[in-house]
Amino acid sequence: MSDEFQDRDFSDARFGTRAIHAGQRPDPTTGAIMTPVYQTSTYVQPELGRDLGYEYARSQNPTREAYEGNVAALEGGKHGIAFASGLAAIDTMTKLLSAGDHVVSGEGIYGGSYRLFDQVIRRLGIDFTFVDSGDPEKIREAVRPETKLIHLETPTNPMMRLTDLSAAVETAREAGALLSVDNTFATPYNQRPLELGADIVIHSATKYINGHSDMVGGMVVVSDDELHERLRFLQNAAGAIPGPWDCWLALRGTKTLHLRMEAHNRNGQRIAEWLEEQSGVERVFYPGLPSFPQHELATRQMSGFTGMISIELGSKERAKAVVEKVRVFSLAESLGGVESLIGHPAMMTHAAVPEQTRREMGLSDGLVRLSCGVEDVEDLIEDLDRALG
Ligand code: P1T
Repeated sequence: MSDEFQDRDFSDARFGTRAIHAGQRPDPTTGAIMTPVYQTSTYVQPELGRDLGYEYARSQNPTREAYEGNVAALEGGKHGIAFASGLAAIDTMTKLLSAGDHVVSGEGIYGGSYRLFDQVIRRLGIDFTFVDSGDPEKIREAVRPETKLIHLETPTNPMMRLTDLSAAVETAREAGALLSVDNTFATPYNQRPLELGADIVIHSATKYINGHSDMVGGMVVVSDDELHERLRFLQNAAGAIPGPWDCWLALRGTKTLHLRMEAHNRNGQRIAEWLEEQSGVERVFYPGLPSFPQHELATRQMSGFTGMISIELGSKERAKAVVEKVRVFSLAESLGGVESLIGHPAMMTHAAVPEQTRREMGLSDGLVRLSCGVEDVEDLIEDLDRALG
């Protein structure tokens, strides 16, 4: 690459400046300010045994590198490793393990992550214990001599249960295990697990990272160089990479992450407070509410509480009526886009979790999940008011 545009160092810059600049530099051939979509499968080598740092697009791609560097900077980490989906990121991370190893996983995780662990990775001789990660003692008790990984989501999808990250870091260190935190719900704008001592951060970049519901992707962020090398090897060896267009879309998305999250946080808080006043809503699960059982922990390790809210409506019939009556919210899987979505976790995102486990987590048939977008909040409240009435 040309010497003229050296990487600028944004490590000391604030979040919004990093969101816009980190990982990127003007294109060396034209000076294009936006990282081009390097839509190529291979790179020409000037002579045998010498390349320009790029050999084959599964191994390296400049668009992907810019996106990886950007998300790494937002998480306060050193290295980003991009994948074709959030599940591909989690799947590749588990390839750090070998048969005979044991994983302690939060039971309150995305249904697809649960299914991957329980129905796919377990078959390969890796054992899992699923625990309520909201209780630090439960994590500690589940650790065995062969535990190599502790994996959790905080807040969990969809119950919004939090894990005390400092306590989990301590447990992982004592166990000699890696701690991976799926930060999809919180986003690095609101919570940065690596800064609290976690080893690995995971994202379904499909959600807030991209923010516009127009691609599927995953990201792993780490700070340790040796762990990065192992994951980079696995990214290339197993090959679940994202295409350059999807990297470009996500990179465009992260430029406004700070602006979007301010709006998501604001709408989420306002809507959660309004929902709490509604007689037809039995419970509101939102870490930003003072009535939320783990609110104190939420204010300690998060700086905002996102647009994700779950509500208990008491029965499947009532949940069905509400998700079908909304007009501004759309009934769909996924979350974290600028547009508001509504879903029924038991029949949609968490259908793969055994009914008994769902029940133990409090994930009932009356539970409805909201992903509050960045529309005008009055329109969202009017929409919910109509649907609940
Ligand atoms: O869908 P994919 O990009 O593969 O990401 C999987 C995933 C991982 N982690 C969390 C916390 C997630 O929420 C998801 C995907 N979740 C949904 C599709 C959903 O509607 O909850």
